[in-house]
Amino acid sequence: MRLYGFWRSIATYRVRIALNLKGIDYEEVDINLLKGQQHEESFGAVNPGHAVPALDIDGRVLTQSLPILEALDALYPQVPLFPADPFERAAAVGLALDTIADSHPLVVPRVRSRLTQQFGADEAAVEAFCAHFLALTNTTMEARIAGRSTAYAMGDAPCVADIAIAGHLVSCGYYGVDTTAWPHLHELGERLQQIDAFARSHPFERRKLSA
Ligand SMILES: N[C@@H](CCC(=O)N[C@@H](CS)C(=O)NCC(=O)O)C(=O)O
Repeated sequence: MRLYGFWRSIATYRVRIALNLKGIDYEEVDINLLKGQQHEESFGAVNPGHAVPALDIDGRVLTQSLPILEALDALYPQVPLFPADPFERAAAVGLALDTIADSHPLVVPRVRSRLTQQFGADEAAVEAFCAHFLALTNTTMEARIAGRSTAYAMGDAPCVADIAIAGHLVSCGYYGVDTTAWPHLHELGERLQQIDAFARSHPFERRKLSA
């Protein structure tokens, strides 16, 4: 199994966590987003969307982190990532989409560079833009999890929602959003980093292995 990713990529981090939670062997191929390698034609042949992650399973390439997690769960049911109850599953995926669909797409390189190139935003303005939307998601997530008494977002084992939250919190770190203002979310993030599969997959751990 080959994961096209990048150490800093939040979407790749989600897939890395899932692979490590399930104990699946894989190799990671770096597509260096800081050098613009996602735009290269050779990578376009892997993912015409020119974004990571892409997961090659026996020559079949999957893209978009959420359906990749769904496919991994179906192919490798050990350590389930999605709650069995349909309502809990919908709530878990909904929580995951608060970041995957709503705020993360606003902070990716293609949006940040468009803000600079088309609208003349300087680095500080781009960072403030990203921090604004990440903070909105913090407020949404805090409200969703505050009433729960479970160890993780949806229950006593981490699921897709926790994977998405872990990535979102790393993103907050990139843009200087102090998450202590959202205490349940912040504490959940700390708890998740105590799980080996989350800690081992962390962008800063992966960076140590990148060229
Ligand atoms: N919705 C996609 C997000 C994919 C995505 O935008 N990945 C970022 C890195 S986290 C990327 O490769 N961006 C390239 C760019 O914006 O040029 C997913 O969840 O997999």
